[in-house]
Amino acid sequence: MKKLLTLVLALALVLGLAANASALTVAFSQIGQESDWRTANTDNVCAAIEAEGWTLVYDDGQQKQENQIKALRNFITQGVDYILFTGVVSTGWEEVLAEVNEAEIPLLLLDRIPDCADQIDYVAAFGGDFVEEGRRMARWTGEYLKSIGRGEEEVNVVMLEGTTGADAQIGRSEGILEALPEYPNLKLVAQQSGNFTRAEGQAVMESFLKSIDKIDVLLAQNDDMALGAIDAIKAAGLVPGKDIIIVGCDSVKTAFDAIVAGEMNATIECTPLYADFVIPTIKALEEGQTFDKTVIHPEEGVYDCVGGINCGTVVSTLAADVIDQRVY
Ligand code: GZL
Repeated sequence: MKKLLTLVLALALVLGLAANASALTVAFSQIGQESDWRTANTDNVCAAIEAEGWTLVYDDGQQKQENQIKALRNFITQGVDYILFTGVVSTGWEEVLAEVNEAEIPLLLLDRIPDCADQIDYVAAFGGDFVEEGRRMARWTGEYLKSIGRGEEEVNVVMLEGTTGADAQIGRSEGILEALPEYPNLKLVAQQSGNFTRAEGQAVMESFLKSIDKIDVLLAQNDDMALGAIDAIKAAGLVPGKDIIIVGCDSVKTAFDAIVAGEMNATIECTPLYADFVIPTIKALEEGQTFDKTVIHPEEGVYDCVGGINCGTVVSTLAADVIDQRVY
């Protein structure tokens, strides 16, 4: 009899937890729709939340901090169970995230980590290693130039930076500026924000082309700005990928298409597929597990025109399996 009672109680507990988890309301304050990466990140996380049968409360901040602050306060008023947050910039979140903490709503930081992270409570954080991504952009370029016999030639480099004040921009700029001196022939002659968008990347590259006599390399802190710059380079009568070597970041599908077409030379991976981190984490939290405050970096690689990680002989297409596995 006692065993039966224990079994019934255990079953009730499991069913209760399952029922509780299925009734969850998960809110997501997302930056906006500035890039293919962002769209893929939004689609991946939101679809996974709804696939669990949880209620999604989604807000598109349209790349404006004031919109995101308003959304976070609305989530608090609605009394949601979890808040997912990606801040458009790194600063200015102290007050509203303290309000989230006061409301005792578990907070998960996705992609961008606010400067005030060590002053607030959050249950988990997942983000790219932006400094390493910047180093990889610079190092791939230096190695590629050596591989095509231009390791000694002085080349002029321009850089398109992401949204000013975003930790992705700050980190990638730091990584690029740290690694460039490893290749004394690479001379950074201009840098300007293209705000992570294709249109602004094109506009800034047009201005670079008008004001700088000789541009040999473009380092674009995301693929959308690189693709906008390619349009500007073509309009100026130059051949992208050859007259100007182009390295992006994100590894989105449109960048792979440009590499296969020979118009772009490399992109550094920064996966947007966060659902595989977010969903299991929420389930574990529902079962009482806790996590420390370490930011988890998804695995990242370098995809270039030689197929995979190698900086060797240039071929016209990426390895077929790398292209096939692209889902964003
Ligand atoms: C990177 C992410 C950046 C992407 C851009 O993790 O924060 O923001 O590189 C996006 O495409 O706008």
